[in-house]
Amino acid sequence: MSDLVEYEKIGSIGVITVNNPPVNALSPGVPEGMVEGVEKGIADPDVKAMVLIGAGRSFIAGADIKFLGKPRSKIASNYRELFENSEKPIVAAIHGYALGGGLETALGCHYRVAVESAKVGLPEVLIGILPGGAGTQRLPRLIGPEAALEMIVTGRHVPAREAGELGIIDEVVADGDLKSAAIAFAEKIADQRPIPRISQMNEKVENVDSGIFDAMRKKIERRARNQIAPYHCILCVEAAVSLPFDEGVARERELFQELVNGEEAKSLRYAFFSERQAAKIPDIDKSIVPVDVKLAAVVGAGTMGGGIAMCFADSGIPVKLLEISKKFLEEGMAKIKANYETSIKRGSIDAAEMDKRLALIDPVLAYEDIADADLVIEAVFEEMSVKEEVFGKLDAVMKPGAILASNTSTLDIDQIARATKRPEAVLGMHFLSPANVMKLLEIVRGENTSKEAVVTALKIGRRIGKVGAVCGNCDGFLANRSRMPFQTEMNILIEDGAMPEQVDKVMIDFGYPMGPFAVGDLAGLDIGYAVRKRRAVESPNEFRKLPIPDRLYEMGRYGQKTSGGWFNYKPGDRTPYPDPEVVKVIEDTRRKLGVEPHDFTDEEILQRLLFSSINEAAKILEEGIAYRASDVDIMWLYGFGFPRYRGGLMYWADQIGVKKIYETMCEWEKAYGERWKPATLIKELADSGKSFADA
Ligand code: T1G
Repeated sequence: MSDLVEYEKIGSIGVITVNNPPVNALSPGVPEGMVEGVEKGIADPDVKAMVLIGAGRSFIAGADIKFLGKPRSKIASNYRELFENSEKPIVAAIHGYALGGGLETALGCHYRVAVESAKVGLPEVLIGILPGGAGTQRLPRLIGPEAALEMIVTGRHVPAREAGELGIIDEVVADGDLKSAAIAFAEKIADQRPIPRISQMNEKVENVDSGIFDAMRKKIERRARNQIAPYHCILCVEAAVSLPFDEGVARERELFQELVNGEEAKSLRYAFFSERQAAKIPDIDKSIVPVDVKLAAVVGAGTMGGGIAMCFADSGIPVKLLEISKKFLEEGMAKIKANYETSIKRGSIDAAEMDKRLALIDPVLAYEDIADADLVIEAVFEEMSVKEEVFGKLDAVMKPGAILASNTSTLDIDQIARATKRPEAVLGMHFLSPANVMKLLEIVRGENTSKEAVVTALKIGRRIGKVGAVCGNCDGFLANRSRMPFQTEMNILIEDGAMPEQVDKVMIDFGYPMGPFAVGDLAGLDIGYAVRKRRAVESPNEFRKLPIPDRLYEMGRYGQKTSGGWFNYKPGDRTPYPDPEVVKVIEDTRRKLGVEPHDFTDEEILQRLLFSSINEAAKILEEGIAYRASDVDIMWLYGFGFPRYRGGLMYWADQIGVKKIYETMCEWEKAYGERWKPATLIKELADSGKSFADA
């Protein structure tokens, strides 16, 4: 037996235990070990049935993604058929996760038992492939093509109870001793015949209304734009209802092979591992113990503060919400309640859940009331003097060991820390708006921030469902600083001849959910205006006036909040419509600037926008503000809606090649000026033939 899989006999039941930490992935040796175990059970005359179970925290979480696209052993390809053809029933005992190849393994077994807290799913589409272990052929036979289609195309995790109702799980047992429950179940069914074999269950895949496939294609059109894996998933389920099992499996394998080494799959695998890599901090090892956050606190009940408080409540963590005035506090609580009521209308939670979450948010009016919180996050007005005052008060009241975080999006964390006598406890925890929706958590490490504080922010970030990435302290930190040139360049393009709707179309076709000008209208042109005002004072030499958005602001065109900004909006309709008044402002400004407008190709628009940020990200990397290029990608994927199937800003840059980017920027530097001077790192990588991933 490989040491990845153990076999033991308990009574008349053969128990095969997969032990491949951390998630029992089907790494090489695991299929082989399982087969050895099953063969032992089959060969032993005293064994009447078998149980397949995972050691540690989970059943099998799927194929080992690190080995995807690499040759597989013959056993790894057909062990599920071997299980299914066994003359002794095999029960899959599921806790934690049974995902991808893990669930497919369970579907190759004859019965499935799961604990209440387990989750099952076929998430392969999320990494740009499809269930390649006959899951697209067995699941429709077990639960019907419609339910199977929904699970396979969304890749979602299905809780055990729901999986039981669907027919995936035969028995849901209470969280606890799964092994005993599974052995008892195995003894109960050991002599039952015929042994249920899913590949032979055909009634659910006969006479199927083929309209469900086109309906699904229509349904995913927007979300699956530019992608092929979701559509290949649909083709596989279509094969399940139109071909015999073995031919369907062959079709699935064919479609799988078309995806596994394609750009989409490689980019999504990169994103999967980058997200986990972001939690690895070079100078912090596992010996650093995070603060256990049992009680959180938020200072400021505005849009951000309220959203942050919701993040804790949504994850079952009690949180105090502090405001200075009863009026603001009540307004803040009312906004939170309204947000939950919207979720109820959308069906994502019910009234009982809303009440449960609201009960976890304790509105308070005095600093003393939050003194015993383990973590406090300040989310007050984006003004340094206000933040310094708040941190002075926090320093005076918070218990020793508490973490003092600021949600500031750009202000100097070290200056904020100097307002306290415990700078080691201070760091940035920058949420993107709306805080209860956007998954990015930018963790800003000050010069004195302790390792415990960083690890605490990373851990609590995961607990509240965020994806954390750590960066150093500078104006704009990693996310906004790398984003700024994009914001400037999009305006320069308009001055030079492009129109907002053309730029937005280029970025939507690239894969963004919204165009950058429409995003500007959503965020509000007043926000950008205020940042430019501050920058004009603080760093006049780097600052570049943007006359067109300034003019729109002065005209009172703030965006959706004033039913017009870059575009016009009809009441209750978020569709952006070009506005002749804006065209006039653009043309007048070009005349005043003496600019001869010229046409841009879509590719030049895309490259001008993204290369400008790639250049800034390169500077951020060479200054050591970011640990690695993939952390920039995490910020862009989770903060700015960069299309995940393109991996991320720096991954995309590496696909183009640093050398090509360098040469393009050198030409632009001659044509458009100093702002296109390539970062030193870009020149170095171009000269050495290296990539941003190498950096
Ligand atoms: N392969 C390799 N490593 C994996 C892995 C996997 N499938 N899943 C997790 N890891 C690593 C992860 O990189 C991290 O490593 C550690 O385990 C803990 O993960 C034939 C071909 C299971 C829900 O897509 O969704 O099956 O950073 O931090 O938050 O049809 O991991 O510690 O070094 O995410 O508790 C299909 C992917 C594969 C599941 C647990 N399966 N994994 O979440 O822990 S394709 C998946 C997850 C397939 C078949 C096809 C999550 C999780 P490190 P973690 P977690």
